[in-house]
Amino acid sequence: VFTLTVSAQKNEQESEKEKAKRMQWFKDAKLGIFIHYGIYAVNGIDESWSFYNGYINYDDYMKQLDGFTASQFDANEWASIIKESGAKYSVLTTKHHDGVALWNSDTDHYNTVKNSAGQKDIVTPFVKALKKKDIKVGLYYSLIDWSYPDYPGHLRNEKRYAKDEERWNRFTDFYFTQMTELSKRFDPDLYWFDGDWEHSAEEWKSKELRELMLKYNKNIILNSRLRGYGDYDTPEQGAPIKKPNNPYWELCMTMNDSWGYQHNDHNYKTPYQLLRIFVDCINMGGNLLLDIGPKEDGSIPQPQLDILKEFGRWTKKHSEAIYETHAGIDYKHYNGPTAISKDGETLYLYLDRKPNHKVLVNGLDVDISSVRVVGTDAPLNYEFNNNLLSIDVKAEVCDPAITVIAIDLKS
Ligand code: FHN
Repeated sequence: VFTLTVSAQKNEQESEKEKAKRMQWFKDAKLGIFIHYGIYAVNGIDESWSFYNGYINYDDYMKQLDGFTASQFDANEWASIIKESGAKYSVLTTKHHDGVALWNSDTDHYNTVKNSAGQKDIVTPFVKALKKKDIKVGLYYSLIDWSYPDYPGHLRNEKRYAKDEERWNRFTDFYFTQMTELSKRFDPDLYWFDGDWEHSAEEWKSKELRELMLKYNKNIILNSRLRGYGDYDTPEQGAPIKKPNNPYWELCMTMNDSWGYQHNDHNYKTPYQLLRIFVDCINMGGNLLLDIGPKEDGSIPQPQLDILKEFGRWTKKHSEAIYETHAGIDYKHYNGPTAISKDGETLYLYLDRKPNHKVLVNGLDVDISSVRVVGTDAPLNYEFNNNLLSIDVKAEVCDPAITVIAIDLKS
């Protein structure tokens, strides 16, 4: 049996075993869909950063509220598309750094219901639709709020780190209120914080926030962008992918070069490239959180739909080699990504290209019962001598993207 040691992070409140239990669905999920949806889709420009970096002035940026209709937004359709892709969870930007909430917040601040042309609440139907389809609900929330008057240095050329305790406390009260609303109204499975770099854990009151979120849902999962008070790491795209030390992690990644919808960005990775990255995450025991950026009207751009469709085809065919698997074996045994089934009885090899030679795995000290192609169950001819496994993989049994070979052990 291939064994694997998963050591959970130490946590004062709960044992490693309890944490492992709370994190189980996340660990097993492997694929999530990230959604950057907001008023920035109206002009098709960078989410929040476009005014922060001076590409557009703040007032013009906020004028996008007048163009944000969400007229084609259909949460059930989104949920179906997400489900079909094979994703087990989805994370929606309920509020990006621009401060515009996508739900009808009672706080005195921008939201799409009170302030946008379409007057739509996006979060309520989104959460409902996901829950109906048994997809775990993740809510992204930006700690930074470059629109909130009490957020230091938001727009008034004040010093960004200027200390003013009274104002800061007003801001943290405000953001705790919004977080409480999200918990009470939506009871999500996961929170995805962002923007923690502007302040310390103490300033964000991360510890108190964590406690508050756990009070509303003792099974809630928090990402790591809370300055040390999260459960799992969220490295951002970049090559090569570096496996974090935390056993719980997810790589977040764009399909093109933008998180939100940008009409000028046609620089899409191919489905094959994205699947290859997905497989790298699986190999390292992590998840992929693949991002889409819907248009202002709520429709998902065609190239993004095409990618999700190909993910759906591939994940459906290879589900046994994806969900609930553990990280694979060392590259010194097999020169490519691998994964191990939950029961430790099957080793999966992901084949990058149609091989023009035998597939070799060395140093396997096990008894093999069969070698087959996942999704077809075509048995493969192999030789296994002196711990060296040599598999004959004919082109006709290969998947158009990534082929998966299962090596079943004798139990
Ligand atoms: O600034 C944001 C960015 O716009 C985007 O939301 C990404 C997604 O991970 N997070 C921030 C940068 O780390």
